[in-house]
Amino acid sequence: ATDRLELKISGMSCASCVARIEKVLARQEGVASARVNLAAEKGYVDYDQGRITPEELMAAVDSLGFTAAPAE
Ligand code: 9UX
Repeated sequence: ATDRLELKISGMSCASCVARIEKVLARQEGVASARVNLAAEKGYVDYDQGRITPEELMAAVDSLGFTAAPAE
């Protein structure tokens, strides 16, 4: 089933950060779409729960040097 993950993403400073994060998320297995909002420090990922977990998606963001957490 497809679910939407909403993330709080810390450490972004410019539009290139946004593009880097959207790219790494979009290429993960099971991700249908990924959008990042710099001003809001948020990420929105539509993904297949059977193919990838929220923890793996957050780890992909963290691997770029940012910090991702579930949004409140
Ligand atoms: Mo912008 Mo982000 O120069 O890691 S790409 S700060």
